[in-house]
Amino acid sequence: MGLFSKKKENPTQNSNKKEKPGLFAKLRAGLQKTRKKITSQLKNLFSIRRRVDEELCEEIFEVLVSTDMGVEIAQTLVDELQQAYKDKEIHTQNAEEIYQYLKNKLKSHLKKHNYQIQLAPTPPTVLLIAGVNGSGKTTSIAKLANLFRQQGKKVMLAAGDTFRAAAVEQLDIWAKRLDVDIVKRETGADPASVAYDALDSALAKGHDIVIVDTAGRLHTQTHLMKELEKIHRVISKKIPNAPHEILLVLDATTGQNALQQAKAFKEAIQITGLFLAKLDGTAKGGIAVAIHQKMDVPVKFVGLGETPNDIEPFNVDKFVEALFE
Ligand SMILES: Nc1nc2c(ncn2[C@@H]2O[C@H](COP(=O)(O)OP(=O)(O)O)[C@@H](O)[C@H]2O)c(=O)[nH]1
Ligand SMILES: [Mg+2]
Repeated sequence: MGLFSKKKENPTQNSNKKEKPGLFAKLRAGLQKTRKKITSQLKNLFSIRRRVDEELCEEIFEVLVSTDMGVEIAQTLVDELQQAYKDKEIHTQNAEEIYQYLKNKLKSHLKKHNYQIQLAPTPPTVLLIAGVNGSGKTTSIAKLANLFRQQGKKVMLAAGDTFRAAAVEQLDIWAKRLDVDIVKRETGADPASVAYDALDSALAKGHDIVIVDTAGRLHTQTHLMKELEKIHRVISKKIPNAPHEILLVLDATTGQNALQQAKAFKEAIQITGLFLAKLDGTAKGGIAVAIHQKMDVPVKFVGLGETPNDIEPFNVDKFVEALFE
């Protein structure tokens, strides 16, 4: 429902034949670094090698692994490619044919999760946002708020990162810019009670969406997880079945480290989805594939820049299409 529409591409950029304009131009633009890396290196290989042999497969493997997609999936893909060549499913080392083959295989290997955000049957829908400092949490909240607002929904933010004064201020600035409501308290206030007040207010004023920010760092990891649990408990007491989504924000530029963080958070709280931020800043966008393979949690959104418009709901097919030329 219009999720992939909006924001037209700069027409001068469209004159470049290779940059296909269209529905997921933003995703393609964001994944440009990763795609360039894959396609330029593969093209080089294909121009030197005449056959799909062991050596070519090894080199394709290296290229795929260099995007951080994970060794297992990269190995599976090249094994399948080699077999397809033996079986004469693939006849040449024609780049287009091989890209197409790899794309189709990769799509079929990625599990089809439910990427849709879960909305409450009766508003408000509550989204709890977690993630370490600097991962892009506050910016991602602004993007979500903007997305929902554009859909005509009434949005409330809860400034639950009360650990740092700057965090509350930053969210407050976004709320003003996006013209959405916010509930905030002084630094050091109990974040669970901020969330409670936000829900109270949202119920009274008829908000459709409440997005709760949380701290990314406390005295210890145990403190942090305890606090998240408490916020969760208070929210679900106030509104049964809430929070409807617990989104963990990960910084895609941190590669394998993001995967480690996801595992740590997942042990403590029931993450329902991931928001993979900063996909535009990395040539290792394959990390989204690795996360899909290794975690039983879907990437629900990707962040593709620093403005509130730089967000895309995740979709395996579109993602894989944007990965190869
Ligand atoms: N390029 C890019 N930068 C981002 C993205 N998301 C966040 N950032 C930047 O990352 C930095 C940290 O973001 P912030 O939202 O403050 O992180 P928080 O500490 O987790 O709340 C800021 O400079 C953001 O502008 C993204 O998708 N792409
Ligand atoms: Mg923040």
